[in-house]
Amino acid sequence: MTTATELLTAIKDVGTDPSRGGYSRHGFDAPELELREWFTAEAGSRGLDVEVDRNGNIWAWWGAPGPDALVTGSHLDSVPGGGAFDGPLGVVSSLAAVDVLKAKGFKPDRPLALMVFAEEEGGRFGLACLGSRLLTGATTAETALNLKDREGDTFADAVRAAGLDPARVGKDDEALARIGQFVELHVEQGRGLVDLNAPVGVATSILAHGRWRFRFTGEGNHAGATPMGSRRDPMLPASQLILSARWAASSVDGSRATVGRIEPIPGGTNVIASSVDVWLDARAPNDGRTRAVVERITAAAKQAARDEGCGLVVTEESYGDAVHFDSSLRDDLVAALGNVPALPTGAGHDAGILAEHVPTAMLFVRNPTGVSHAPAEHAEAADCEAGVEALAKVLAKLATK
Ligand code: HGY
Ligand code: MN
Ligand code: MN
Ligand code: MN
Repeated sequence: MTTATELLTAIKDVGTDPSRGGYSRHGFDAPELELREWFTAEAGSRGLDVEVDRNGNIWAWWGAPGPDALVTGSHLDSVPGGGAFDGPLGVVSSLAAVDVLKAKGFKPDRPLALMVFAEEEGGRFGLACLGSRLLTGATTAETALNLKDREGDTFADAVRAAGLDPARVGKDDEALARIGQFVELHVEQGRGLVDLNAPVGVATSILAHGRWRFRFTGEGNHAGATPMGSRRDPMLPASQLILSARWAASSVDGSRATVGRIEPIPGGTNVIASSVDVWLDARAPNDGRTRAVVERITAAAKQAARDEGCGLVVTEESYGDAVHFDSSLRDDLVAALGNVPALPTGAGHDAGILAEHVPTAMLFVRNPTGVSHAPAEHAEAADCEAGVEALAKVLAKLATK
C-alpha cells in the first residue's frame, strides 16, 4: 500500500523549474515522458495492463478492457511553473485507490481503468485537454498535428518522438466506447472547500471557457531614432487589450478574463515591435456571457489598433461551453460518501470534455492556499488520503453489480 503523498514524493524532482518556480512538465517533453514511464511501472507493479491509445493517452486496466468500463484518472503535465497537485494528484490517487481496494480483497464486477491524459494544460501546444479532445473528436487530427510548440516543433513531431504514429492521431470511437463512466479526482483550484470546511467535495459544473489569440501588427523600428509621432507600435493596442480584459470581465457577472502570455516580435528592449501576439483566456457561467466578455474586449482592442495604425487578427484557438456534470452519477458519489458538499469550478478538465459523451463526475480535494497554476498550490497529506478513501469508495460502489 502506497499513499498518494508517498507517490507524489516519488516524482517530486521530475520537471522542477528553477527559473519559474514549481514544475514545468508539458505534453511529451522529457519530464512528462519520464512521468509517463513512472506511471506505467507503478501500474504494472499493481498487475494492471497498460496500453497507450492513438492519441497518447495511457490506460491501465484492472481486468479485461471495456466495454462499459469504469474509468478514473487525470493528467501528469503542468502549466509553465505550475504546482505539484494539478493533475498528478488525480493520477496518484487512482493508483493509491487501487491499493486500498486490493488490500480489502475487492474485485471489480466490471472493467476498471486508470487513465493519464496527454497535454491537459496546453502548456506546450497551446490547446488545453488535447488528449481528451482528440479522443472524443472535439479537436481534429489536422488541427492538432499542426500545432507548434515554442521551439517550432509540431504536435506531429512530438507524438512521433514519443513512439506514436501521427497518421493514427484523431477521433478514437473504439477507445471512447469502452468508457461507461468517468470519475476524475483533482485538487481544488479555489477556496470552495476551505470555506466549507470539508476535505473532499464533488463537482457540479465547469465554466464555459476558451482561448483567443490577438495578433497586432505594426511597424518594427528603432527605439531611439523613431519620433513618437511616427510610430505604429503594436504594444499599445496590446496594452489596451490587457486593460480591457479586467474591465470587461468585471462588468459581466461571474466572468473572468486573463492575459497571461504575450509575445512581442522580435522582442528587443531597443526595438519597436513589428507584431505582438497576446493570448486571452476568458470564462463565464454560460456561453452568452463568455461571448459578451470576449466581444467587449475585442471591440476595445480593434479601436486601439485603429488608433495606432495597427492591424489586428483574432483567432479562437479553443472553446468549450459550460459543463454540468451528470446529476445521477453525482448522486451515486454522494450516496457512497455521505454528506459531501457539491461545488462548481472555474477550471477546465478532461472530465469536462468527456462529459459530453459519457456520464462523468469529479471529486475535489481541499487546497488550503486556494492557489493553483502556481507553486503555492497545496493539499495536506491527510486531505490527500481522504481523497483516496473517497475515490476508493466511489470506485467500489460503481464497480459492484
Ligand atoms: O486551464 C484550465 O482551467 C485547466 O486547468 N486546464
Ligand atoms: Mn490546470
Ligand atoms: Mn488539471
Ligand atoms: Mn544600433
